[in-house]
Amino acid sequence: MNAPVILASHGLCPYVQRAATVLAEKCVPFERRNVDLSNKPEWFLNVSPLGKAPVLLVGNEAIFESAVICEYLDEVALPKLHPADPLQRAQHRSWMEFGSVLLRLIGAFYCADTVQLLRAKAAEIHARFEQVEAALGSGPYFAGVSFSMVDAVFAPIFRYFDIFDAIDDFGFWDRVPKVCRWRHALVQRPSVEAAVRPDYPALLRTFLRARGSALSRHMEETNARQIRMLPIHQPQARSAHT
Ligand SMILES: N[C@@H](CCC(=O)N[C@@H](CS)C(=O)NCC(=O)O)C(=O)O
Repeated sequence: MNAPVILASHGLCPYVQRAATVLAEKCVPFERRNVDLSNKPEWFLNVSPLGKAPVLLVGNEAIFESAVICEYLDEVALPKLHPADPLQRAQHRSWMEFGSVLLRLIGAFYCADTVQLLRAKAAEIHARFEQVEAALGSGPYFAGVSFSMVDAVFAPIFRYFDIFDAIDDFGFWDRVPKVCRWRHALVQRPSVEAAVRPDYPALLRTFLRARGSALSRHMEETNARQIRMLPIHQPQARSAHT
């Protein structure tokens, strides 16, 4: 790729992370241009017909929709992240789509306005993870030892759970050992780590707290409980001559 590459981004967007991971896997240099999605600038609306991030700008041309961006990158830059066999490639695309369904479910989980709905969405996510468990082989990645496009799609999914797990045990990881192993392998991948800024966990916590959802309230309660459990500060004993 000779033309300059710009990724119109947002700090929390999992779809942006897919594209950033694929760019990094392929060692394509790119500039990240963050967009305020609550106040979309004119230049962004001109290149994003759906008004969504990510958009990949290649020279003067724009590509939107993360899956399409990833497919394009796989056609123009090495190493290939899709399998060579057409049937396997199609199956990988199916699992990419499954990843998008999981992302929508995660959104429903953190926006749930009652505890009952929150728990129901957690159970649905767990059921999806059980389906993923059945599709996984010996790892460490989705298709074995090689990192593939499906890995780039699931890494941003798993990233949410670093925060969710710190809030409570929602039972996401019960009886899914292969999914757990896959999640931990992805965390260690440099392209995955580089897909977000170092302040991503703090940004996500702020975002989740501001939702006004059952999870937001649960975060406040957990926080208050942790503060109550902190050891009470004992003033140091004064020395004899003070
Ligand atoms: N199907 C799209 C989804 C992208 C998407 O939903 N992006 C969100 C941020 S994570 C967005 O830009 N939302 C702004 C809006 O919908 O106005 C893709 O895969 O690129």
